[in-house]
Amino acid sequence: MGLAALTAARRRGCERGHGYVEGVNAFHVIGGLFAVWAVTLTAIGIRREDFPRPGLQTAAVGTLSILLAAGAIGSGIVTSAQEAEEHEEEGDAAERGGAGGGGRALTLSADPGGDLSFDTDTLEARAGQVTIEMENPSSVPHNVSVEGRGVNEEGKTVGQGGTSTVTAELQPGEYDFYCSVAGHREGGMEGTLTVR
Ligand SMILES: [Cu+2]
Repeated sequence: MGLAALTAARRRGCERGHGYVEGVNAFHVIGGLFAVWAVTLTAIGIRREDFPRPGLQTAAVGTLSILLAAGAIGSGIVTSAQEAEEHEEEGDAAERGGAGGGGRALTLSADPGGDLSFDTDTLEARAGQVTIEMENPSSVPHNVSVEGRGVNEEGKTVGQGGTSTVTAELQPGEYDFYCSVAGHREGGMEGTLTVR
């Protein structure tokens, strides 16, 4: 199996799983080959005093050693880079999915044109302390509030350029987020917050 095939196999594994797969990669394979090569050379060197013979043999042994060492180091660097990238992607995904619960705030925005709507009607968070921050770019005053399962917390109503924030301790389940300014929720400023 070539390096490209190995990398492809590893990528497929990543797609199936969740970003990061512990296991065999190109670095392990080439590093292993390099180790075997070093041990073999040492064994031959110990038994045969004339090894390697000057000329072609020395050149071949030297070249192979350098190639394997370069391969091991190179694939090590590539592997680390790939893993760093994958970890970064995981971080981004967690952020996009809306963390909450983990200390980070969920963010949303009121419609900039003054419509009675948010820029999303679904939010997701992990159970625990969840904070929602809503920016209000419109000239209509709005707030963000959360209701459900015995919880009803209202954020401060803010004008243009302001940010309304609401924080609540939430158990897994479905909640409504909405604007509590009279008539706004009925006008469409609401959505579903799913807590897992
Ligand atoms: Cu509103």
